[in-house]
Amino acid sequence: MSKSVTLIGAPIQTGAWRRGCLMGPDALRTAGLRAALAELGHDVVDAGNLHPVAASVPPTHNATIRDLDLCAGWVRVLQEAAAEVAPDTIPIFMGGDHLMAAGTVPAMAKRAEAAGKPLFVLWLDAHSDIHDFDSTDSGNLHGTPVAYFTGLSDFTPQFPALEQTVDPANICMIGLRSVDPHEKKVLAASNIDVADMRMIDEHGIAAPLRAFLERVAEADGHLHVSFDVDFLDPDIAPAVGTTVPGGATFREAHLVMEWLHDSGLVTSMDIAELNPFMDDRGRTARLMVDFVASLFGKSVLDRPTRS
Ligand code: HAR
Ligand code: MN
Ligand code: MN
Ligand code: MN
Repeated sequence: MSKSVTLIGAPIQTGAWRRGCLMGPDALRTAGLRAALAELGHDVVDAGNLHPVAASVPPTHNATIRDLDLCAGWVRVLQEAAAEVAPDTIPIFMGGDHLMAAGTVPAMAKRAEAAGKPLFVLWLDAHSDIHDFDSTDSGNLHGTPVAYFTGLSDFTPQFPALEQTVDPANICMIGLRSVDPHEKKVLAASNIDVADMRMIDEHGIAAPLRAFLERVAEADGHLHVSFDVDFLDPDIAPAVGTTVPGGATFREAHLVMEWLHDSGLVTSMDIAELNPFMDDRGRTARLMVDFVASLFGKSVLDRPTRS
């Protein structure tokens, strides 16, 4: 089925310690994201890149936080831009570091609410990104978006107050293998559905995904996929700032994309943490284009889908 897709570049890099994510959107363009989706029959518009506007916000108690003004400006810009996306369009937010999700997810939660539906979030990542201004040891705000958009921690007045938060019970994290002590406590106390790498090794990647997609379908929800490139094993996807060994294989990630397509449930997506400066002849960007194409219907065999 042909879909309306809008590509939105979010070249934010101040949430990460290592610079280079600002080249992410252009690397995805260079690797042919638009053409790959158009070839599948989708109606694709590239809306270009958003631009950062530094906000002047009061400092937090934690002096280690890096580039707070620029990060806060980006969160605002992203929330505003994402709120403009038409209801029947699937936006693909091309990051940019993962702080981007502090902008995209709240806007998608509002959009779902306006349609009378709950928002579900599939978080594909090595990390849980559930720190807050007080708990972060690194000071890198890409480690915080989940605590913000769930409302589990208060990020005001530096980040905008949220009209719509995401229910932690509607989040599924797959691929975790680097979780800080504070984050472990938060996850344990929350009802976020977590499939870490051990669980994937023991039960396969299809089991937790199947259970989650069934819940989304039952609730007739919107589904936002936040794909952090470091979800993948660094052997196949070296272009990230924070490599963690033991990630998802090509086959595991490919299966996730095919299941997502077959579900027909995905309403929006982030591609986060692609750092082209770390890449090897564009192979990570090309791989991501391939995965996104699979999510949008590129298949090995033409067989009927479930929807
Ligand atoms: N937990 C670590 C920190 O807070 C690393 C988290 C950020 N890294 C990412 N995000 N790539 O997924 O600094
Ligand atoms: Mn992340
Ligand atoms: Mn990560
Ligand atoms: Mn910590």
